[in-house]
Amino acid sequence: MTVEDGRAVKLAGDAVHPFTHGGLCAKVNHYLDRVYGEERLLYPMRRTGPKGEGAEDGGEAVLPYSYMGTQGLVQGQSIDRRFFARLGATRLERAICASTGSSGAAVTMGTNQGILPEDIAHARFIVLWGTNTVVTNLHLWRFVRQAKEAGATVVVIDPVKTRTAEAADWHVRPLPGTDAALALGMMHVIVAEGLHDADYVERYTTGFDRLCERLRDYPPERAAELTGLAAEEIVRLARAYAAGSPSLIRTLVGMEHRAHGGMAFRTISCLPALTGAWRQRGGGLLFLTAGLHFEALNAEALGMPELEDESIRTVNMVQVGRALTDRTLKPPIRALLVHSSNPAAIAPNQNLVLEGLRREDLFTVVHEQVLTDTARHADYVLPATTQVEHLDLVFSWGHEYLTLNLPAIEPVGEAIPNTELFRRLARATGFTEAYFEDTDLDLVQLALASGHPHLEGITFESLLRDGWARLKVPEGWTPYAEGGFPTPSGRAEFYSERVARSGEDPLPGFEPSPESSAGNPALAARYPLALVTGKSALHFLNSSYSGLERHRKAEVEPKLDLSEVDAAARGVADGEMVRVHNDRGSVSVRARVGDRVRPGVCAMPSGWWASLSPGGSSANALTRDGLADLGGGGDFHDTLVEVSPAGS
Ligand SMILES: Nc1nc2c(c(=O)[nH]1)N[C@H]1C(S)=C(S)[C@@H](COP(=O)(O)OP(=O)(O)OC[C@H]3O[C@@H](n4cnc5c(=O)[nH]c(N)nc54)[C@H](O)[C@@H]3O)O[C@H]1N2
Ligand SMILES: Nc1nc2c(c(=O)[nH]1)N[C@H]1C(S)=C(S)[C@@H](COP(=O)(O)OP(=O)(O)OC[C@H]3O[C@@H](n4cnc5c(=O)[nH]c(N)nc54)[C@H](O)[C@@H]3O)O[C@H]1N2
Ligand SMILES: [Mo]
Repeated sequence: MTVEDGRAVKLAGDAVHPFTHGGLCAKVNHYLDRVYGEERLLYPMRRTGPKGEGAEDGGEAVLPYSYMGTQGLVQGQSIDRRFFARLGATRLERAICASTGSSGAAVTMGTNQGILPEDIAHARFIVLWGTNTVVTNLHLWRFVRQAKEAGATVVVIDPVKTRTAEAADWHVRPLPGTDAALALGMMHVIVAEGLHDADYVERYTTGFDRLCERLRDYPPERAAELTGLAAEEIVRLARAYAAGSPSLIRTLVGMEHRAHGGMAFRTISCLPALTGAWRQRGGGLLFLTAGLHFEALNAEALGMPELEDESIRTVNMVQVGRALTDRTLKPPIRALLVHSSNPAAIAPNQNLVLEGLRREDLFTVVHEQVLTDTARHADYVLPATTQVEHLDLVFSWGHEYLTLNLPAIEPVGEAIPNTELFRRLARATGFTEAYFEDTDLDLVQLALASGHPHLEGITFESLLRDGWARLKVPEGWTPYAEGGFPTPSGRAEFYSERVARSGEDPLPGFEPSPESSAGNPALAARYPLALVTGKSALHFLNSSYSGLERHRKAEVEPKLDLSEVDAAARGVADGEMVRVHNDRGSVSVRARVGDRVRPGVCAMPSGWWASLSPGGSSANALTRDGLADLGGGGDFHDTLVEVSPAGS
């Protein structure tokens, strides 16, 4: 950051950073717009209308709501957690992202930890499975390109023809929610043709015989029927994947936001164990790196989970709409304190969330940088600092570099960091515990003082000098080349005793989505199109930055991708406004007719604020708010809709 006379004037990446090479993404390239833009909240604001009274039911009537708005550890999960635990507030289950995928992968692998992201450059057969790398993880694309230049084949498995699918060698386009069936079909072919690594299976896995029994149910013809792919394509994919040397599956969260999302991850995680892809550098599975950071850092010293009373109820953040509107809750939610999240835009079943936020007897406080749709419903809006104004230690979901975030300028206006808000609240509430006195610097030091080998030589001083540090994970790390999976058996588990004991299916399997023609034919007769609402907006980070004019102009407007067949059947022409609707809501968008989706599927971007969208509703007005099978994530991609010409 270049600062002149106390004002930040220029933002640049660090050209010597090994992962980013100084490249900034479209989202944060103009971060100073956010710092100084006219949308920025500078002073506290109090509602002047009639809404909002105090609570009488004790701590449990208070619901905290926060997520990943601030990307760091100190501002994201420290004094706030201590405060709400001390208060005895209702506990929030923060499972909207990566929790389901992680839990699914952990059934097979014992962990969600795969290989290091840079090592994708060593892979020669790369499957980007349910992830839109070019849009959501541009820094990784550089390493994918390196692999491509060295001769790698890149396959994208996604029901939508994303920018990433366009840049790949091969786009496999299954029906949404059918990936487990595809993986089972692939495994059927691999085993039937003897393409698996029998030695790896023998030494480092368990349950192979039972898996083979299950695979009998998934010959390519059946997998083809379930996935809507040609049997021939499944066979070809299975052979190419097994032959890849090394073969890598890169996945993120696209597949997990489904009722059977956990099972999809569990099933896909079997593939590299079956083929022994883990043996080679660049082979195996690549998912999140957050686990490496959380293992290394002493995050618990910051959040102090030991203060929490585990008998107090939890509310899942995915179902905040239900919690706010449930009149049978005892005590009801009477106060809501939101920071670092925008539930009015990012939580599913938006109309229910808004109904809750509109409650006159709900006292809502929102700590924000800009006046989001959530903040618009608050009784008090308190201005929050941006990353340029506060201290933090920033972990990463996508690489193994830890970053020290120093404040470059004084807080703008009366903005305060999250930590300071909760220190002041603690004081005002009369909490006198010493742990409310920790400064941000204390918190950084606490997090670094874990003694974990991955932090060897990494100190506050070294971070101050260098800005960032690579966690001391071995170069060329092949975590499971010789087994060592952290499962109960120490092996990759095709068959899970633990799951068997819980009464669930001990083997990987496939079940149709509850909102699909196979899962609910009656509903599908009314709403025949499967709607995918992914993060296709390059300039937004979830709903962040969609409040900034520059970013919004760059995205122009949300569009609904529709196939020619479905458009013709509904009398919809390319570029025409349409109404996308189901029993939960209705969204007005412009249709983009073409081959980006197959018949029966449509797609539109998430992230747009409803208040800035045509018709005043955005994608989440349509989405389901059920929970996934594992990990407590949402099932918002299991959504059926109908599309009608506008005005009809
Ligand atoms: N530009 C931009 N970048 C971002 C974000 C952003 O909002 N904008 N958000 C950040 C966050 S919080 C996250 S978690 C990551 C997420 O990064 P990704 O997981 O890559 O992004 P998503 O859009 O959630 O999902 C990826 C793809 O999954 C596909 N998909 C949906 N259902 C299925 C299915 O049943 N099967 C298969 N095979 N594919 C399916 C969608 O069509 C989508 O293209 O991105 C991060 N990066
Ligand atoms: N339909 C659909 N819904 C989705 C998804 C999808 O793909 N489709 N993706 C899901 C996923 S993967 C995720 S991670 C969630 C994301 O959900 P959220 O984490 O809620 O994402 P954002 O919309 O980025 O909201 C973060 C807010 O925090 C504010 N903020 C930033 N820094 C600070 C700070 O330091 N202090 C305070 N107080 N506020 C700050 C920002 O201004 C912004 O308004 O959305 C989920 N919802
Ligand atoms: Mo996410």
